[in-house]
Amino acid sequence: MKTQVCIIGGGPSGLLLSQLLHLKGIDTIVLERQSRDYVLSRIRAGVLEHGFTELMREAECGARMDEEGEIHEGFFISDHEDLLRVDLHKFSGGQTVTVYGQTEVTRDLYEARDRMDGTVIHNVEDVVLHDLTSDRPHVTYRAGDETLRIDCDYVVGADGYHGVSRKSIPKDVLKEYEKVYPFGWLGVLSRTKPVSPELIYARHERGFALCSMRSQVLSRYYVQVPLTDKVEDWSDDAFWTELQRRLPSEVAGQLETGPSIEKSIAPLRGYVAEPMRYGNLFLAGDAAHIVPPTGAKGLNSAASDIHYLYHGLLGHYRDGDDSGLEGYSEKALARVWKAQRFSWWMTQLLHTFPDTIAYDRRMQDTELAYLFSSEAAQRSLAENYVGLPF
Ligand code: FAS
Ligand code: PHB
Repeated sequence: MKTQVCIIGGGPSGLLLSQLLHLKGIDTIVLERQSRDYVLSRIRAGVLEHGFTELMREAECGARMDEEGEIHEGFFISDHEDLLRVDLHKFSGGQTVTVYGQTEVTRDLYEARDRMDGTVIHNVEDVVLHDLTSDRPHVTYRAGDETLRIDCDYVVGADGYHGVSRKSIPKDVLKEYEKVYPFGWLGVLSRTKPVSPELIYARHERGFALCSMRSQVLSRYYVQVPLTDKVEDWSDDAFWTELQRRLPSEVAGQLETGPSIEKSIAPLRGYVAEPMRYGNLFLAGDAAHIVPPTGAKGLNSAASDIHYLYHGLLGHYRDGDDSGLEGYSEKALARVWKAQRFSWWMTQLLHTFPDTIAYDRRMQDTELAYLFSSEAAQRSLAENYVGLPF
């Protein structure tokens, strides 16, 4: 098989890039290790920045998001009984965020690919990237007993943290930066009315909690748990009781509980791989970087990678101008690191760190007290939360 751009990974990053390039007549093939049902069974991000929603509209995939997504003009931060509303609309010059689950984003992208006869090949095995530094790279993969080959101009590694693409960059070329947090998030999805019309990020001495949602009848909640915890350690009742203990009493009293329809523990880490280009391989999304979800920057960091890569490839194929591709890694990393910083700051601010010293606990108290008292601090928080410009 031949194509112009071979994309490894059928998650949101790979699908969005494939859709955008297709609309400009640039041919792609997407290789996905899992089945479509498996990909669509994942429960992940819930908050979309303005930049991401714009890209979905540009990809002609924004209709259901615009119809079913909820515009949020602010969110709450609680500190035990204190509750602060961060007015995103006021402090970001009128910007907002959209609450619309990544699962639905991915579903919309798959449906668009189908509508346009896009080539997404599922259940591929043993993907190997070849001749990345030549001008004729190619990809091989196994389908059943058959090994197939795709010749292409470029390979995009959109295959997430555990993918094969980043590992195809020689160790003496790749620089990795990682920070592993000493706790995880236990997440629950339940068909219950959200406790609050806007998200609540809760700081509590027992640990962090987050009240989010997917719609007005589908709630998404998280509590910080030790890394040693297993999902089976947590009954639904134990989860609801712990969540209520970490929320202001006026909020906890209104919590509608119900059976979990999904329950999982995600570890928290910050990770960046540099460079995001090697020869004719470009990394995008979780293949190159991971953030702790506290700042809702995971999926949204992938969006700016896709924006830069889309315009770089368009410049090459339409105008013979390779400046976008040459500058991709440096430009993408500049925004990736700002998302890392914000996610690190929000995580430091709101979580209970085991083995922390008393001085750092007081520093956390003071950081929150300053945020609650300073419009300048809330303006900084707001401009990062709605998304820095691409
Ligand atoms: P993805 O990991 O989504 O997609 C990569 C795709 O590549 C997968 O479908 C995988 O099957 C495929 N693949 C892997 N190896 C392959 C191979 N060798 N060959 C072919 N295909 C291969 N972000 C937030 O903003 N908020 C959150 O609350 C949040 N929660 C998260 C919870 C969990 C458990 C995880 C893992 C992530 C979470 N994230 C969250 C981040 C998440 O939303 C990512 O940022 C987002 O999925 C990035 O999308 P992709 O870059 O497409 O990577
Ligand atoms: C979610 O709804 O899953 C969600 C929202 C905001 C975050 C993290 C997760 O910061």
